Amino acid sequence: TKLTGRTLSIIGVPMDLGASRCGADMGPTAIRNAGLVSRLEQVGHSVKDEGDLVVKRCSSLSVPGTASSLRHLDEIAAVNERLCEAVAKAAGDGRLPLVLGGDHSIAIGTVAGMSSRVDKLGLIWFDAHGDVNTAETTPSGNIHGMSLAVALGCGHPRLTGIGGKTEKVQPEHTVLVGARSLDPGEREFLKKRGILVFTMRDIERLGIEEVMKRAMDRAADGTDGLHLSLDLDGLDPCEAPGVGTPVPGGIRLRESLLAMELLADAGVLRSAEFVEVNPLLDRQNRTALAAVELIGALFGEKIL
Ligand code: B3U
Ligand code: MN
Ligand code: MN
Repeated sequence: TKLTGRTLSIIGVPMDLGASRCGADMGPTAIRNAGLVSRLEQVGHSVKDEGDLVVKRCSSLSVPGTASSLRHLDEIAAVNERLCEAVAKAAGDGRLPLVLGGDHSIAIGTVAGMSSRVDKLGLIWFDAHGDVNTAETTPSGNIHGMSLAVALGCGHPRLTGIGGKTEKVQPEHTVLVGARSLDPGEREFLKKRGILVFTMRDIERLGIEEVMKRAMDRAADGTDGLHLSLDLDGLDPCEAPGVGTPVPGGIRLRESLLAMELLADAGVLRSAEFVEVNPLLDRQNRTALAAVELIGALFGEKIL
């Protein structure tokens, strides 16, 4: 799977029901406005922009009162069903799905769609957080903090049941990069399943190149390629301020760009998503601009 001259399917998912703050629903628009399509075409890809899925407005939904440990479950499940189908269709037709978020709950549908097309899917989850909470461990009730657990087969059956098999990815083919904010239940979850986690401390000590080599060893070797799920809050908030839950001390943009270039060079990418861009929190649109820089590098842009 060489990353030149591919046809990419862009699928926007204006979702913010999985987060506590509004505004991530404008992420796909912000990323497109930062020049996404022309950047990809300049590298020699052809781009099919499939537009945005329809997501109900937050204000039109009644928020369940006490039983809110999975807030907006119905609508999030419904959107992810449709996303799963759109992703599976694109991949089945030989296009590479590039999903734009939206909060990170949409990874549930993307990973489900890809796992229906790829026998053994590897997964790199680039994030300040673990996103491995369940209804039992969540401190917030926000489904965007549960999507990796769901991909691994743990969570509400309405979510794990999307797209056929329950376990979309195996823990031994799953890697977390950039972690620096994990809840107690998440630490336990990750340890119990032996998931490889590169914290900021690891990135600082090993360097991002070595971290990505080791991450690809896990996620790409012995699989049929990998999905990159990139939460912009993995980056340092000084360079990607427009995210709902910024955590200081993150991955710098230049390190992230190298990470994308290494993924591009390895030729193992089957799909990608860029999530949690919230333009309401970022008047200069720097976060979407950072996303476009990263996508350019991921899809083969070369400086020289
Ligand atoms: N772990 C917390 C916070 C969080 C997760 N993902 C984001 N924030 N973006 C939670 O709510 O599960
Ligand atoms: Mn996330
Ligand atoms: Mn995050």
